[in-house]
Amino acid sequence: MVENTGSIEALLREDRVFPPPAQFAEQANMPDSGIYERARQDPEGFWAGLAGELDWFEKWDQVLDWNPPFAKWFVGGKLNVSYNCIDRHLKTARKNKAAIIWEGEPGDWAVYTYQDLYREVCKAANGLQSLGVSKGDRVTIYLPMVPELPIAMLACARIGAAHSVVFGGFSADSLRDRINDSQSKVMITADGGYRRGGVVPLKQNADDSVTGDTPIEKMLVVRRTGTSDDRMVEGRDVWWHDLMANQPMTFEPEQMDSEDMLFMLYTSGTTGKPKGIVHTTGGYLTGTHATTKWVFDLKEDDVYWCTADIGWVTGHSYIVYGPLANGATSVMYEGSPDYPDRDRFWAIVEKYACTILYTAPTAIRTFMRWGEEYPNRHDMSSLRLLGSVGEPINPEAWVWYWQNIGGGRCPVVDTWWQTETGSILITPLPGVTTLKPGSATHPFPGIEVDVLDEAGNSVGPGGGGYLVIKRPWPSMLRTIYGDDERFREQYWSKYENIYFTGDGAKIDEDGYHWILGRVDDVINVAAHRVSTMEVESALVDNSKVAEAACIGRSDEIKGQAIVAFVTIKENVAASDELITELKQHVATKIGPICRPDDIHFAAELPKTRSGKIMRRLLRDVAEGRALGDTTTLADPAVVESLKAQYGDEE
Ligand code: 7RM
Repeated sequence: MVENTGSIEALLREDRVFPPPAQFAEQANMPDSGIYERARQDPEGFWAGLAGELDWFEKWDQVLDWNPPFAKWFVGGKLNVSYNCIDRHLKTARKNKAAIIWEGEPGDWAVYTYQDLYREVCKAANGLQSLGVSKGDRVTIYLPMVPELPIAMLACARIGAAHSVVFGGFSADSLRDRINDSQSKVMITADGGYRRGGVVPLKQNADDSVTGDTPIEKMLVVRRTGTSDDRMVEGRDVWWHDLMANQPMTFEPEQMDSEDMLFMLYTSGTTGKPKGIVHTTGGYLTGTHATTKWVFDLKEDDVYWCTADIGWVTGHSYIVYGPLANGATSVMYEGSPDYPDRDRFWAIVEKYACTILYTAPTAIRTFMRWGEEYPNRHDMSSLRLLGSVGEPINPEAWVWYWQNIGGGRCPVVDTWWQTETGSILITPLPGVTTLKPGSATHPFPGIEVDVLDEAGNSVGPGGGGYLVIKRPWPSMLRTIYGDDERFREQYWSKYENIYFTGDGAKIDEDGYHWILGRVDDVINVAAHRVSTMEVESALVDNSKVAEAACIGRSDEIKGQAIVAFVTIKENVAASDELITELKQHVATKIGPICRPDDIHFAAELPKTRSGKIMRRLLRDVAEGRALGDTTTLADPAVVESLKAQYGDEE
C-alpha cells in the first residue's frame, strides 16, 4: 500500500515512485533491463533483431543507410504491411481470434476476426483497384471511427497505395488543402459519423472540399448514418456496400520495398501550411510492432483499447498497425466519452473486459473533474496496464488514473512521441521501469536522446533545454511530402545531423526525462496539435479582422487553450456577437478543435522593432502574469493598454 499524504502540496509535487509490481515484472514481455545496454552497444543489430520478427518476402541487405537527414532502413528488404497485420496470423491459432472489436456511439457493435479482416480487406483492395487505385497512388480517407477505416487503410497497404487519413473533425477547407497537396484521385468518406448524439456531416464536407479544380475523380462512400442518400453524385460517387458486394475475397499483397511510402499524415507545424509527414514500410512497422509488444506488454489474450481517433498518428500506430502486427485484439470506439452518460468508457472496459487502456491526459483530467462516481459504476478489474499520450501528464492526474482507473495495481506508461517519430520513443518498460508520476522516464532501447542548450551543448541534470534525438531510428519520418527542403529546415537545421523535436525537456538527477511542452508556435490543445499561424490565417480570412495573434494559455483540463488577440478594421465595432462570429469562423475554416477559447480585441498588437509579434507577452497578458522583458518592444504602451484591458481577467 502506498500512503496518501492528503495534502495538495504533496500531490502537486508528487514524489512517490512506483516500482513494477512483482507479479507484473515476472510475466513481462521485456523483463530485462540489460536490454538498454545491449541496444546501446549495437543499435543496428538491435533493430535488425526486431525487424526479423516481421515476415519479409525478401530480406534486407543493409540495416541502415544514413545520409543525413535522409535515412533508409532495411535496404533492399521486401514486405507488405497488410500481410504482416493479417495473413501471417491466419496460419496460427489467431485465425478466429478477434482482431477488431468495434463499438459505435449509438451502442451498435461488431467483432472482426483475423479471417473476417482478411476477407474484408481483400474485397476492399479489389474494389479500390477497380476505381483505378494502384501502387504508388495516394488515397485520402475521411471517415469516422468505423471498421471500414482500418479496412481501407489495410487495403491501401495491400495494393501499395499510400493513405492520407484526414481526421473527421477537420473542415472542408482543411480537407481540400490535404487532398490537393497529396494529389489523391480517390477519396473514401462516409455519409456521416455519430458524435455526442449528433451527426457529423462528413459527406457534405467531402463534397465541399472538391468543388472547382480537384484531383479527386472517385468518391467511395460508407453508409453509416443514412443522412446523405441524396448527395450521391452520378459518375463520381460509389457506395462502399455496392462496390464490395461482388468483389473477390482474395487479393495478392504487393511486394513493397522497405522504403516505399506506407502513408502520409498531415500535422500542424510552425507555419500555416500543414506538413504531410511521410512514413515508409519496413522501419515504421518494425517500430510500431516492437513498441506495442514491449510498452503495452501485449499478450495473446489481452483486450487492448486505445481511445484515440485513427485520424491522428496515435490511432494509426496503436489502434491499427502496432496491435494488428502483433496479432492482438484491438478495441475501437466511435464516439464521445460522455454519451449517453459520463461512464461510457468504463462501460466499454467492463463490457469487453479490456486489459490495457491507452488514453490522453486531457481525458483523464476530465474524468477527474467528473468524479469517481462514474468509474465506480463498473467492474474494471480486467485492467492490468494503463497508458498516457499526447501531452505532459500532471502528477495529480497520473496518480488519480493509477488509483481510480487502475485500482492501484496497474503500471501507468507515460509515452512520449510525435507524428514524426512514428512510434513511441520515450517511455517506461512496465516490467523493468520504476515510475515517477509526470515523467515519461527513459528513451526506448536503441533511442538516443539528449537535452541541449541553444548552442548545442548538453544541459546537465536538472537543467531545461531542447529535446533532440541523436541517431536515426527505424520509424522516423522520411521527409515532408514533396518538400525535402522544408523537412531539412524544420527538423535538421537547428543542430547538425541531430533531430530537433520542437519540445522542451529536462533530465533529472536520476536520469528521468520530463517533457516540458512545445517550444515553437504549436499549441497542444487537448492532445491535439494546433498551429498558431493556422488559426491566425483563419481569423484574418474574416473580412472584419485586420490582424490576429494567437497563443496558448494553460488550461486545467485541456492542457492548453487557444487565445486570440484580434485587431478589427476601423469601421467595425467590437461586440460579443463578433466574438461568437469569429470563433465560429475559425471552427468552420479549419475544424472545431481549432475554435479559440478566448478572443480579445486589441487596438494594436505588441511587436518587436522588426515587426514580429511578441507572443510571449501576449501569453503573460492572457495568463495574468507580470510582464517579463519588454525592452525589444517597438511601442511599450501597446502592452500597457492590453494589460489594463485584460490583465485581471483570469
Ligand atoms: C503522439 C502524439 C506530438 C507532441 C509532442 C509533445 C506532445 C506527446 C507526450 C507529449 C509530454 C507525453 N503525436 N506529447 N506525448 N508531451 N508527454 N507523453 O501526440 O504529433 O500529435 O503530438 O505532443 O509536445 O511534440 S503528435
